[in-house]
Amino acid sequence: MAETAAAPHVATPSTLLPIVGKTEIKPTWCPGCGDYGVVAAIEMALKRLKIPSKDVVICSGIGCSSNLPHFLSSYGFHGLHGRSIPVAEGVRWGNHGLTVIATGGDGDGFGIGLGHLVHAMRRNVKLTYVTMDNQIYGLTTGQASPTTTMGHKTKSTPTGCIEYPLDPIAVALAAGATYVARGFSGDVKHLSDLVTGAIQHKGFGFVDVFSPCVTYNKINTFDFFRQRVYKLESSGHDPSDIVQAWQRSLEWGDKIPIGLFFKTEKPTYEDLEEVLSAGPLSQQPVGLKGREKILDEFV
Ligand SMILES: Cc1ncc(C[n+]2csc(CCOP(=O)(O)OP(=O)(O)O)c2C)c(N)n1
Ligand code: SF4
Ligand SMILES: [Mg+2]
Repeated sequence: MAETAAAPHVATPSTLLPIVGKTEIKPTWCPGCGDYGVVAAIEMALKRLKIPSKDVVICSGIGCSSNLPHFLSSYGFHGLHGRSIPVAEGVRWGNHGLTVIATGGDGDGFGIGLGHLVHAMRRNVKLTYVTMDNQIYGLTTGQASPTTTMGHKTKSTPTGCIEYPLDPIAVALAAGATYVARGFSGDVKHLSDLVTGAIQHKGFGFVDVFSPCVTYNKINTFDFFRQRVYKLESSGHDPSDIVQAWQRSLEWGDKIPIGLFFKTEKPTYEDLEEVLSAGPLSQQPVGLKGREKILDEFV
């Protein structure tokens, strides 16, 4: 096969094509689950950006939250626990014209999948990652997760959780993520603005969402967050300042910030990687480039 540089795939610009909406599959989430707000916010963001269904792929792991791709009329990949990111990277590198969103829970992203997550962040892969952070393992009926608060009595911590919780915002800042935000599923419009920004961002767009599990987490409830959250946008925060972002990430207690913590521009993995920068993998010749030269060297 000829070894020529490929033309990049381009997403269909026509707004006449069907835009992402709900499917006929009704969510199986418990009534009142925070994840309803997240699916509504993602749908709202994709509608606002007028991206046709055929150009969107939503990848997830396993968990209540990871059922999300079934409920939107985009393409979807409901994969393995903690493995949404490698699938999403593969999809995006296969076709640069696609809008690729990875979703999942706090267990999925910050437990078993944490390794994939921090490396995708530091590589600045062009993806959107939305975590439905309910601070519990919902699907497996209420065990402690990496974001469960100290002292919380759960099925796996009957005398109270003795592990310090991981802070997703601080992890993202430390890993070099270029768009770091936190939303609340009780404020769908604000969350949708953050997701829209993440999709538009040229690089890794991370949105951690307080998405209460009304069945297994009786501490971090909608009321808990309603009483505490305040918006960074209305508090003089400068999202281009990493030091301010670090300071805000430390806030937890009576006042908890939501909004855009940090945003910066730097080259993406696709810009820097030799093969990907020539175009999507689906348009590239199969096999080793310059294989005769390599074989000559070793044979
Ligand atoms: C490799 C593997 N380990 C463990 C499980 C069991 N498991 C399924 S979902 C889950 C955790 C779900 O919690 P989270 O990701 O926070 O999602 P939620 O249900 O809270 O939305 C676990 C441990 C699994 N399916 N696969
Ligand atoms: S168990 Fe919790 S996370 Fe799962 S659907 Fe019910 S409320 Fe949502
Ligand atoms: Mg969870």
